[in-house]
Amino acid sequence: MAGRLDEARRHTLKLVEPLTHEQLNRVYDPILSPLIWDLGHIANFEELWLVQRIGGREPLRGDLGELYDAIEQPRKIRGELPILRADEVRPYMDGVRERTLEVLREIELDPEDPLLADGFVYEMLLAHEYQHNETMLQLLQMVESYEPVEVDGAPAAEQVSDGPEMVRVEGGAHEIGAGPKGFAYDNERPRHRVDVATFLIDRTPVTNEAYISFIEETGAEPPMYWERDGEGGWVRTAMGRTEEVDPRLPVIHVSWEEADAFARWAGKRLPTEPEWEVAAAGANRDRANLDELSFGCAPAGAYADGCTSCGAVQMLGDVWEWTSSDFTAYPGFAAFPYPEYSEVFFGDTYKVLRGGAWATRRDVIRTSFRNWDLPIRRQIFSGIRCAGDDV
Ligand code: AVJ
Ligand code: FE
Repeated sequence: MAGRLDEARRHTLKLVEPLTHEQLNRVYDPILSPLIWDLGHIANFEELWLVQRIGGREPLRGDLGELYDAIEQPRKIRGELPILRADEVRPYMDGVRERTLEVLREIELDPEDPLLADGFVYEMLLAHEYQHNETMLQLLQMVESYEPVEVDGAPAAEQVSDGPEMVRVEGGAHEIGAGPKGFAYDNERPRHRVDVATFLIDRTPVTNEAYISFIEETGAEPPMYWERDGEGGWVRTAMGRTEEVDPRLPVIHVSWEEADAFARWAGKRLPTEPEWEVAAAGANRDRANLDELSFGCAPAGAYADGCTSCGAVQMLGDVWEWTSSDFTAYPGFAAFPYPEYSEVFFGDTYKVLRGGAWATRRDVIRTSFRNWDLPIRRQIFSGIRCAGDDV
């Protein structure tokens, strides 16, 4: 566990290593926290759950809990809070980590305590840091001339497979959600039965090429970060680099509204959450564009050897896929370990995304994992895979 905690932290620090203090502190967009807030929040979450709750110790600085409370402090004001700044945040992160390792050495993983059984609280801590890495990457898209410390170029070179536009998924009684064993978030539980009618699902994510046809024909807005190149084509600027839009790549940074409009334009619809998870059965996350270091998508149709039982490709990795479903509780849901992770977001305000993106760490994604956001949001690494009825 100490090794995994260390790996997670090295990865976080690697992402921010090229940045100046000014870039760390800067508010690039009111819908995203400054990176310096994410760093302090990652450490504060660790202090709260491991050092204080499990280790029974006092916090290093009692006033920090409130500043790093994601519910108390909306993103748009995080830049103005008296949070730890560039030279204070690293000593805090290191100080908390030292005490976390102390607690880890002391503690017995009591199987009777749901927080400790199978190391739940440690898995939650890792998943939390991984998820904040992805939020940080959303902001890094906006940082001019960001030069990553390490880039994995392999996904771009993956071979593209051929196959039908859509594949068929047999209906009937299926089970979705996470079983009782192992780490999963409360919103993935309990595993339960769903009845789905036979349906069709796109074999690959929707490409930039298809999305260009949609915007040219309907006048819809281009995805976030796109601009006209002046000659009728499109360019995309991320991390300060402007490149021609590659027609073969999955479209990314589109809102739910746009995804839904695209699907209807294509004579299709978005999949429901149960449909998505049934179609994803058998996906191999080790053969997927995940783990953040590709800094972009693999071409649609790549990783065919990681395909699902129904033959769908890239259901894990590359782009989060919008579903038609609202983020709601599964039947028998119980908030654990705190209602602010999932429960406070249940309702008809948020839409569910599935499958993870290139910017998602591999160890946090699984076919039952549920992500959610507002239907107008595009700063997330969101794309589209359409479904259809079997006629
Ligand atoms: C699951 C991505 C919606 O960023 O609000 C991070 C993850 N929860 N810290 C978010 C999360 C607490 C969450 N999302
Ligand atoms: Fe958080």
